[in-house]
Amino acid sequence: MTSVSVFIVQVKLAVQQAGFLRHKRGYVKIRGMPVKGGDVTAHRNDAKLKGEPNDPLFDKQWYIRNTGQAGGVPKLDLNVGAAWALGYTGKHVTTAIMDDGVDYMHPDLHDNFNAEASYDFSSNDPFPYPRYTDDWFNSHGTRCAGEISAKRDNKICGVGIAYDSKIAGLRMLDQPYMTDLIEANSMGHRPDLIDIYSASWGPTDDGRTVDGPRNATMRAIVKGVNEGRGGLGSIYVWASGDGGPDDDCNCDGYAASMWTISINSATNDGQTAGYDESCSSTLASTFSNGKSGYRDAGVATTDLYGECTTRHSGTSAAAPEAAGVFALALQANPKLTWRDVQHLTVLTSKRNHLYDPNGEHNWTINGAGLEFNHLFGYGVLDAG
Ligand SMILES: [Ca+2]
Ligand SMILES: [Ca+2]
Ligand SMILES: [Ca+2]
Repeated sequence: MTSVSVFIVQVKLAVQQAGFLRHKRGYVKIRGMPVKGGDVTAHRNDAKLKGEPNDPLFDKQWYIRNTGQAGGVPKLDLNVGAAWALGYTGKHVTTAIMDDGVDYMHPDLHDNFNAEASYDFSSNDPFPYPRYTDDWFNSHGTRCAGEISAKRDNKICGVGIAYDSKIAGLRMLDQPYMTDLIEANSMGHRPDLIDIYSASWGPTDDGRTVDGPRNATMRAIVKGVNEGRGGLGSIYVWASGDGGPDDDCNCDGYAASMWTISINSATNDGQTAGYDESCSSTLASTFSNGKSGYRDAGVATTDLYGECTTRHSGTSAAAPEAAGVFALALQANPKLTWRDVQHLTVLTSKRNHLYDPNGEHNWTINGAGLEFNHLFGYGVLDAG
């Protein structure tokens, strides 16, 4: 009895972990077969320039270099080539994908997989491999990973925006319910090894849900920005939401947090996508789907089981692109704090050709004299 009572006295707080719902963004049932990674002939651009990546899907990656593919507007892209030309490819930077797992056996990902920084919080083991389902439901994290860190010049799939950076898998979305502790443990995982945390999920996007980080998760985020990266602060990149005009990302406490960088999406011709939400917390935009009616207008990236896809979409596809651009920036200047990365985002993003086809959200000048739009934030991220 004595030892039990001593133990009880030492427990200062016990919190029942209640389950709640968190949804991955941009999941659409996959129609048709995935694109075969080795099918070079189907994707070859015969007019290849010297020094071009030899990866078969590179020419479909209009978010990296938009030449007008799939009905897009040329040069409406992340200007990644300018950063590559300066020698920045994401070396020594690790981005964690907080999602449904990462296919780290994928031939386009395994060389850049950071196993030491990875963990499976859905199953409590060190192997964040996606759980098999026959509808490829758990392809989300693998698709996000390829946008950032797919290997260059290996003739497989495409090229990651930061193709020399490392990817960590934090599997944490694939259990019946989310808990505060799973979120907190994920967002605080190995901040000594992980520089950027990318999240393409959040509260239900139904226009009626107001929700955000609970107690332990909030503490983890605050600890991350104060102590992560040796005190420079962990970078948290967030998909702003797929609820469409009936939802509002200000009601999403993850996207709206001052400690996250919330990213919306645009199509390859500069329009807002139908699922985009508007709010004041969106800092910048990257890209998701292309123009409707074009077969390869989606985001080309790695897919489960060694495959590739050209159909990744949603603000889910947008957040990892931003993480990739930030990985390039952190290689260029590893001393950037979490606040610096926000300043860089605000000061260098471009309006480019972005516009709201519904005419509801126009570009305005804010108090600092910068162009801003509640759909697109400060505009397209510019890696250059
Ligand atoms: Ca596992
Ligand atoms: Ca590749
Ligand atoms: Ca939402």
